[in-house]
Amino acid sequence: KDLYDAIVLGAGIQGCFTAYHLAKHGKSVLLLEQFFLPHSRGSSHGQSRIIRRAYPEDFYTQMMDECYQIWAQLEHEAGTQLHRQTGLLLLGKKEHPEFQTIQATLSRQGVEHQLLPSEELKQCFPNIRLTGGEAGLLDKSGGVLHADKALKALQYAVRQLGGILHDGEKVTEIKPGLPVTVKTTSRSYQAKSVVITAGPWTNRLLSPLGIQLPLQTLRINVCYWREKVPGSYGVSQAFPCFLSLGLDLAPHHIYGLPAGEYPGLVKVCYHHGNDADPEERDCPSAFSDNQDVQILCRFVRDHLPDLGPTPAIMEHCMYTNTPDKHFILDRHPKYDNIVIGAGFSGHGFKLSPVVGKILYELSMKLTPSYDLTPFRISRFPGLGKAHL
Ligand code: PYC
Repeated sequence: KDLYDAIVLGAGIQGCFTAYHLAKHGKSVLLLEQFFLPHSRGSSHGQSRIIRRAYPEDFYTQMMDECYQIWAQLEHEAGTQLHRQTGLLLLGKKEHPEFQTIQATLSRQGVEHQLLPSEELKQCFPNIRLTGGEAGLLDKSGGVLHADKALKALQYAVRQLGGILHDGEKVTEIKPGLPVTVKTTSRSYQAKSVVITAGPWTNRLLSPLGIQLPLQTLRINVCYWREKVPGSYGVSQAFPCFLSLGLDLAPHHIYGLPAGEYPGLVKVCYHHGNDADPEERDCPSAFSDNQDVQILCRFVRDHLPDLGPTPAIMEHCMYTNTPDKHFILDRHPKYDNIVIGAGFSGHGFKLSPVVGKILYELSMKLTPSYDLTPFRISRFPGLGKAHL
């Protein structure tokens, strides 16, 4: 019977990058995915994601340096473009604490950026309407990641590196120990370590292992809006990705990406949704509350006047949020050869190259390349080592 160095559970972007780093370092790795690939049930599907260095926290901005390098390396290996630089425009009042924190972080970290006071913002982006003296902060390194394409390229790279990827195999049991045994709907495998990157299914896998993480699983409406004049918010017009800091008193961010993936359609979404079990994401009951869409309709009416008034297309995706929106990158408190990567809180795709590296390091008991204090399980009350 084969003994793998590591089995990775979940072939979304985080699991795939973990397997990629393992395989690159000559480790034998099995990547298991419960659904047949490709699929749209989790958090890694869809045409696009934002990539940016603009973060309030220094540690994410620092990680992004290496992420850009690894994304470029994957592009090179795959021989295809996975990223388009458009800039990322932060929109908000200059006095907004998050606006100021992000500006300070970018300055401290030496990231090229430009403050655009209202008048300049209007000149640069005349089809963004300002309603109350908003300013802009342009992170020039920001842009669009071609998500589906990237995931496919990465899965191909994992296989090219000798990794084994089995899809359509759902895990039915994880038996801790050395080795760890993983049973699936098809068969049983053994490994020196297991990495759980199962997105909204994480707690389902962890429950029999005696731990439940504080994860909120949300169904997100991914909304596309039709341009009244085709091209006005397009990549070819140098329209950037944007992140708006609650301009309309919405408690969560609103973000957008220029038209590119679907001709004439601009993605504008709310960074929040409704609580949903991933198994019931598409049940009619999950559609009942559309507060997010109402917030977006107001935002589009007030700030993006050259878009139609209601979404033209809606796709769906899951977010798995932690209470502080920071990731969980840690070992199981009781079983140190079971590693957990979870809670990517809707902003993890761009950071997956480094997340995968950290999960590889944890699974191989190497010293992590980054300070993992913000990502530890023990930051949540009652979930440290002492509690199991
Ligand atoms: O983190 O940049 C981001 C993001 C955009 C949309 C969702 N997350």
